[in-house]
Amino acid sequence: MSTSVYIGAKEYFPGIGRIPFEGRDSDNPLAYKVYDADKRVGGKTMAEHLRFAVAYWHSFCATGHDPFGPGTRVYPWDAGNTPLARAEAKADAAFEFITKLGVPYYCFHDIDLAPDADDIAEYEANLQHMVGIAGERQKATGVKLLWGTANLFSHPRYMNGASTNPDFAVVARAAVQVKAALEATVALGGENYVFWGGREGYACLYNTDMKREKDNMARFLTLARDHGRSIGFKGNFLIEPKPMEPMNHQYDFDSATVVGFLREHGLDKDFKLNIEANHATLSGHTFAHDLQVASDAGLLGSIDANRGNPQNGWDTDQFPTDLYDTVGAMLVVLRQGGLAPGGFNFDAKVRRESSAPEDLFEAHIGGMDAFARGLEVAHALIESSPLEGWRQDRYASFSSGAGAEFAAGRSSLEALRSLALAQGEPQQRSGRQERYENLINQYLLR
Ligand code: XLS
Ligand code: NI
Ligand code: NI
Repeated sequence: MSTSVYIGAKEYFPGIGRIPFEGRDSDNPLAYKVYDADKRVGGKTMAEHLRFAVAYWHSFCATGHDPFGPGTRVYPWDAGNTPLARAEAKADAAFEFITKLGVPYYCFHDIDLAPDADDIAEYEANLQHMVGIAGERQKATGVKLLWGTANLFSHPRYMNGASTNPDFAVVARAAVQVKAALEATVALGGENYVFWGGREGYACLYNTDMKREKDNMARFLTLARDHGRSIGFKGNFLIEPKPMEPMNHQYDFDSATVVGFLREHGLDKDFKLNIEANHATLSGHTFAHDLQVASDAGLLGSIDANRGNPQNGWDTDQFPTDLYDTVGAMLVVLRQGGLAPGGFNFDAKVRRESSAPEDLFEAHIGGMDAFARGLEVAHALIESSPLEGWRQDRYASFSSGAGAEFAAGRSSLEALRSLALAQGEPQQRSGRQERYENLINQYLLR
């Protein structure tokens, strides 16, 4: 992307320029310590490995409200006289921020980018207008769209779900937004299209026909797939699992649930998974676990990079800073050969108490450095540490002889019994967890 700093009609982050890479000895809060876009790690640059994206909704729309009070941040781009004027100013602020940060991608919901409207023609016109603006800004800055999506959970009409709503009228209304958001994504060259379940789930099983709702969801996704392909969308459709919140039970609970659902409905050729760290932890897994499940199914498509708070049982969407998390994630990503056309979208927000404009920069810088370090460490672990060898050796007994026959499906219970009889009691083999954990620390400290 271009190195000049894009500034629209007005500068929204004055005093902050292009964020430089200064290396590990720098104490400048507004500089990268590890993320060096052009640095090569293995065969690719850091930028090519990580494909970072800024989330429009957390960074430029939400001002920090919580159930106990309103937002704490005042956005200078939120001052225009009309909803469209405010949306245009927001786009200017967004592209200035993303360019100054040096991030290659962004992601949006339809109504983050353009004003919502109950009137369908007005909603569609608003979105088309803002697609025109965003397209111009993309051209001017080189910033690209990682994925688009439709917000099918905020408007009260979706309180009982969108594609899983018991009322067909709401399902049809949801199609308006998905059609428009898909078309916007295609017009802006979006590389993926996301479905996060939103309110696709239920609160009370007594009033819910779960099978019917899930079948309807599959039909709706199939129609979206068909429309997307018919208008030239070549990228991945992505499902983003989450176990709960806002509904008690979300249908897209976790990776394993979504893999099964996609296969059951013949959607696994077009759809992959977008795994969010905080959603994985809410479902009782680690981030790495849900990544691995998706990857093993050949369906890991993209990542929403954030973290939860271990004390809280909800989606806190904090910026990722935990190096164990990023090493664990990058091990999965590198072993599958990368994420493209997916990427790492910072579905994360600064804390309500973080009210200064530079907090948004520092939050992204920290997240990018954490993943860049995770990338370096995971790469070194795979390429030059004993890790892969140790793990392979653990399973060596399946690589030759009767073990290999078994793994290839050429064995029988009877044959296994005879083997067991001949070999005697199996020797104890240590799992050596501590040795592996120490190795991770050793490489992290290098
Ligand atoms: C909410 C989700 C949402 C999706 C996009 O928990 O993470 O932000 O990423 O709709
Ligand atoms: Ni989330
Ligand atoms: Ni998300």
